[in-house]
Amino acid sequence: MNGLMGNKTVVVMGVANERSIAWGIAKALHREGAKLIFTYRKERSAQKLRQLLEQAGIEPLLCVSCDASDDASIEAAFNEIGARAGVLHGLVHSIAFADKENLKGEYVETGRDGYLLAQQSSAYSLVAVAREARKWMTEGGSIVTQSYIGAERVVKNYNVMGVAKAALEASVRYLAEDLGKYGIRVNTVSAGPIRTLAAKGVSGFNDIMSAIEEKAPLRRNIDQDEVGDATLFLLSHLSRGVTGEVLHVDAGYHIMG
Ligand code: NDP
Ligand code: KAL
Repeated sequence: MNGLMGNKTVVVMGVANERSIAWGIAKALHREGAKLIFTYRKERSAQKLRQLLEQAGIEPLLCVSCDASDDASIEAAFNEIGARAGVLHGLVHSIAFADKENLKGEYVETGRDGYLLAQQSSAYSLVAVAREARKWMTEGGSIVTQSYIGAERVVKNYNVMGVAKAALEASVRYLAEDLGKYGIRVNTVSAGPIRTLAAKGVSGFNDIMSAIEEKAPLRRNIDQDEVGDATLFLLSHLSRGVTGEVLHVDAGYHIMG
């Protein structure tokens, strides 16, 4: 067995390009010997992914399309994944979406459709994929999702996504209780701000990065590789006693008043 993840198969959802948090995670998992399966939504992400895998010399077990806001698409993807892999040991959920119009101004203005779009793509999607993935986690497993401190506190402009991340973190706890009896753990990483495609063009991002440099105990921002290593820990045997947890990878920012 080679590395921390030797003989383990992990599904990674949410690589859009080389800046994606999910790509930082994939690199860490590959380094430790995991067999990898990827899901994507847009064809553009699929193309990027294939390029990245080739450049990095990673041979995936499978790349399959999966729209995490569509139950039929999730079921079809996990049927194909199960048929190819047989057993799954890990799942990385690195997916969120909200309408840009709901990521500025006042949260009180959020309409029903925008609220539901953020919830179903960013929070319910974890519940739906956990339900499908667990069918193949017959030897136990580990599920890790990505959150942000806007789940716990009010962060300007994060608005509807903060409420979706609060639901995501609560789901992590309820899923941890449900799946614990099967030896499946469920945790989340709460990362500091990272310049990715999703973060592009959203207002206030630069100010938040500067505030972290000033205030965080480590006086710096964090990167995809640091989130990758922390997620690797949560997916590996090293974290076997940890479930239902929110692990902050934010240079310590969350402890500051
Ligand atoms: P990316 O833009 O790189 O990744 C976002 C991913 O979400 C894309 O791959 C996109 O796929 C996917 N996605 C969105 N909606 C759907 C859907 N309905 N079905 C399937 N896939 C979907 O950004 P990040 O890496 O930053 O984001 C990953 C996660 O990290 C998110 O949960 C985000 O909230 C979280 N996070 C990010 C932080 C940051 O500062 N960047 C900080 C803390 C948490 P496609 O483009 O193919 O639709
Ligand atoms: C307080 C912060 C500043 C920014 C406010 C909101 C950020 C929300 C994140 C959310 C995921 C962004 C979107 O959904 C953008 C979407 O409307 C348009 N973009 C896209 O469609 C691109 C092409 C695709 C790849 O994006 C998605 N999502 O699929 C929060 C900052 C400091 C930290 C961040 C960015 C947190 C986070 O959750 O991502």
